[in-house]
This record gives sequence, structure tokens and C-alpha cells, in this order.
Amino acid sequence: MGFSTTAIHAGNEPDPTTGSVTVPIYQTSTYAQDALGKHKGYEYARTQNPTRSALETNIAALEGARFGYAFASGMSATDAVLKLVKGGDHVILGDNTYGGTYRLFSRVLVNYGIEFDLVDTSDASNLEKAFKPNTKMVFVETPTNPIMSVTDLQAVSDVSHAHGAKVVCDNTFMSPYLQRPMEFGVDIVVHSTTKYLNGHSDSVGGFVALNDEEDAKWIQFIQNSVGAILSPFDSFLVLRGTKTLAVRMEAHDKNGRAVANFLTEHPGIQKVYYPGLASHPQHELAKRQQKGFGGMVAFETGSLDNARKVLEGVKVCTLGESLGGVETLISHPATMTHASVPAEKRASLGITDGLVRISVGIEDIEDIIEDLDQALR
Ligand code: P1T
Repeated sequence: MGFSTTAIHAGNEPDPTTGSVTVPIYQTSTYAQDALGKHKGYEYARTQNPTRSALETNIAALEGARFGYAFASGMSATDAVLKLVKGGDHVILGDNTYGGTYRLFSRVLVNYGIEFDLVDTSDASNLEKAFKPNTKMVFVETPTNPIMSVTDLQAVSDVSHAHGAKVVCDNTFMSPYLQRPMEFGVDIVVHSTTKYLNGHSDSVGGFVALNDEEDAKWIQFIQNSVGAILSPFDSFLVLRGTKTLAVRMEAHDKNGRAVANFLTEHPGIQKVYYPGLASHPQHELAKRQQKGFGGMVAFETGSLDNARKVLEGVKVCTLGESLGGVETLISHPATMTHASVPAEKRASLGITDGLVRISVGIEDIEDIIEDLDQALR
């Protein structure tokens, strides 16, 4: 079945009690039981909820995964995945990830004895020497937030599996429409559904998709034991969002390319980070691994002052954190999404005070470009 057919139908069965074509919001905390020990498969809503189950079936299908679990945020999804490792284990983390992912490793997980090293996985040859006898997991984001560096998922999977480590890919920036990491050997995919999957900037959520049955049982056990579940209403919103994922991603991709080209030609801009540009160091890899380049673009304005003028000068674009919604959002990684990354680390990655990030929305492209043009002027 094609992607959009799956997006519209997987998990979206007509409701068994009424025939409702749209999966209802089962806004309940518990379920009446027929007799002691006899129930309809639903006991308590942290453990099971039909709206959440529908979404879990849906996104798992889109990623080509056997199992999927919806969480209260992207961070709680990542945290659940990290509960597949234990104190004393070592994890290789891509050196450029969302700042919150770095914060989870550096400020939280280290307190539980989980060791980690940062590696630039955009050059797969860096990976080999980073493995230790206790390395159990390799966690990458591709393209990365916000520098848009691309990692060869097949190469990383091959090396990691040879070392007995699981590979996790945060696929938030691409969505399963533009990239399906499991086709390249990745074991576990995580998402912030807050972004493209929901797509309308009105819900915070996360997702874990995977194939291994034992690992899936553990993720489900963690979901129930820790309880960072996605609510029925948010599950409904994301389930509605994924129905239009394909058309939205096509539009984000088209507008993203146009904005990147516009910025490249702008004399005031020193550098544009977008895998769709022929000048991007992993452009060929991105063409092979991704179905498009998406709507995330970053660019260097040269100074905090210049960045501020752009960020505060826009009228159609909105200054704010987050991404992946229908509206264009513009942000300042150094002080917003990546403030928790140490200044030296930010500098070495290129997350300067002059760097501006745009989540290009699906408004009319002329309006986005005209807005950026007047702000840059
Ligand atoms: O915000 P939350 O739903 O918890 O998702 C965290 C997260 C995980 N992975 C990636 C790649 C992300 O970009 C994020 C969240 N990012 C932003 C809020 C941002 O503006 O970049």
C-alpha cells in the first residue's frame, strides 16, 4: 500500500460501537469490567487507551515497524529508549542533536551511570574508533538540529551491529514520509510528534517505533511503569495530523528548497545549511537516503546583532521555538533550542550567535520570501 493510503487507514478502523469513521477520543481514566478478571482488553487508561492504540498502529505502519508506542513528549520517548541500557553501559551520541537530547544525556542519564561520548557521525569512519567493550547503543539524528548534517544510516547500522550495538535514529526532522531509517538497518526510530507528524503546533508528544519483540515489550513496560503516555486528545490530534503528512511534507520540501535557494543568493548571508543544496557536504548521501530535503534551513548572519534584526524584523514568520507546523517559525539556536549545549561545543559545531534557523511552513512561498527579504534588508 502507498504511503498516504497507510497514513489515512492504518489504525483508523471505524469505531466498533457506533461506526464512527474517525477514531473517537476515548476520554476516560478507566473501564468498567464485566466481572472480576473479565474485561474487554482495557483495564486502566495509563496502560491501554483505544485512541492511543490507533495512533500507535498508524505511526508504526508509517515507519515500517512492527511495534510503536506514543509518549507525552519527544524527550520522554527518547528517555524510554535509553531505558534499554543500564548503568555501566556506554552510548555513542551524535555530536549535534537537539539541545534537549544532549541535556538528557549530560545532566540526567550520567547520574544513573550511563556513559556517553559525542561523535560526528556524518563521517562514518569516526564511529569505528569510538566503540568501547561496553558500547550498547548508537543514537543519531539525521539531518541534525540545527546544522543539518547528514549521517549515513546504513554505514552506521553496519558498523554498530558488528559491535553488537543497537542503532537509534531520531527521525523528527524528516518524518517517515521523507526518510524511513529502518530501511537502512536502524533498530529503533524516535520522534517528537510535536513537529511534522502532528504538524499543526497544537500538541506535544513523542513516539518510539521498533521491530525487536523483546525490546518492544520493555518499551511498553516502561510506558506503563513510568506513565509518560500521550493523552487521548493528543493522540487524536496526531492521528488527524498524519492523514495529511504526505501532502504537507511535499509542501514543506518545496518551500524549504525555495527558501534555501533564496538565502544562498542573498549577499548578506555567509552560509546556508540545507542538504538540498549541491554545496552541502552530504548532498549526495541526502539524495540517496531521503525522499526530499524537508523544510528545515539554517543560515549564518555573522553576528548576534544581525541575527536579532532578522528574528525581530519578520512579520509573516513567527519568532519561536519548535518546528514542523504549517506556519513558518524562526528561531535562534544558540539562546533557544541549544542553550544547554556548552558554548565551546556550540562554537565547534557552527551554532554561532549569528546562526538563525527557519522551520519553513506551507504558506505561499512568495510571502515567506518577501518577509525574509524585508527583514534581511
Ligand atoms: O519537544 P519534544 O516533543 O519533547 O521533542 C524533543 C525533540 C526531540 N528531537 C528533536 C530532533 C527535536 O527537534 C526535539 C524538539 N525540538 C525543538 C523544540 C526545537 O525547536 O528544535
